[in-house]
Amino acid sequence: MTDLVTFGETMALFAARRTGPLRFARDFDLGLGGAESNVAIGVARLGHSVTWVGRVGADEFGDLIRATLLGEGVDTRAVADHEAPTGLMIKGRRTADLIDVSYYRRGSAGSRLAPADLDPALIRGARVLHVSAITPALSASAREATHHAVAAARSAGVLVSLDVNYRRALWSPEEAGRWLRDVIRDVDVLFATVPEGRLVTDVAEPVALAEALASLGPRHVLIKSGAEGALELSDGVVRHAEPYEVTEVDPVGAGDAFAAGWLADWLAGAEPAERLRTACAAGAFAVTSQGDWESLPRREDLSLLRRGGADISR
Ligand code: KDG
Repeated sequence: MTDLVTFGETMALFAARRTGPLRFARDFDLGLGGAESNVAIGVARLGHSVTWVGRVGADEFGDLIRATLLGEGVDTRAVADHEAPTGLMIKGRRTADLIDVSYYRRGSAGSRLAPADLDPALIRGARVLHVSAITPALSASAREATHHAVAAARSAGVLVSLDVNYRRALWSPEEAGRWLRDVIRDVDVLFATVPEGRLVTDVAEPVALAEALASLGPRHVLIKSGAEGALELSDGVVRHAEPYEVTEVDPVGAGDAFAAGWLADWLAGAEPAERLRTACAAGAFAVTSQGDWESLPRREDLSLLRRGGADISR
C-alpha cells in the first residue's frame, strides 16, 4: 500500500546553460521533468510513500528517469515502451528572466500511456490519487487512462487531486475547459492559477473564482498566485497565504511543489493553516535553483524559509 499514486509523462530535460537564443546555447544540463513525477518526488521528500506510473522509451533517457525516481525513493513503475522514445523537453533562457520551454513529445512513449498500464488495485489501495490535466491532453489512450484512474479512486473513496497545469502546446483552452468541466465533479482537491480556473468559469476575482470552482464539486480549491501567495477554500473557509520571499532562479515546477507540499501535509493530518504554509514553502523552494524539482524541500528544510527577507542559517 502506498500513500499517493500518480502517473503521467516524464521527459528528459535539456536546460541551456547560457542566456540567449537557443541556437547559441552550445551546452546543456541533462535532467528530467514531468509535472506528476515532480509531485511524486516532493511528497516522497516530505516523508510519504509514493508510486509513480508512466511509460518511458527503452533508451538512455528512460533509464535516467527510472534511476532518478528510484533514487528519490519513489516506487517507480516505468513501463518500457520499445516502439517509441522518451519525450524531450528543452528549456532555453531567452533572457535572464525569460525561460522558454519547448517539447518534443508527440508520439513519445509517455504519451502512449494506456488504461492497462494502471493497476486499479494500486489506486484503490492508496490514500490519494494525484493527476494533472497534462495527461488527458497527450493522447486518447492517456485520456482514457486518466478517466479509469479517477473512476477507480472515486469508487474506493480515495482522495482525487487534480492540478490543471494547462499546456497550450497540447490543447486549446476550449478543449481543456470542456474536459475540466466534465471531470471536476469527481475531484476532491483542485489546484489552479487564476487563468487556469478561468478555463472552467469566467469569474476572475480569486475568492469568487475559488467559490465558483468549489460549487462544481471539489471540497478543497487552491488558487496559486505565484509570488503573490495563494488562497485555499476548504469546507467554506477561505485562507490566504503570504508568499515566502526568495530569489527566483527558475520558476518551472513551483506549482508541482505547491501541490506536493499541500498533499504531503494532508497525508500527515496537518491543520489547514499549516498545510497551506507548507505548500507555499515548497513552492518557494522550487524556484530557488535550476531544475524542475531538484530544490524541493525535506521536512527539516521547511523551517529554513522565513517570510520577508534573507536569512543566514548557521
Ligand atoms: O510543472 C513543471 C512541468 O511542467 C515540467 O516538469 C514538465 O510535465 C511537464 C510539462 O508538461 O510541462
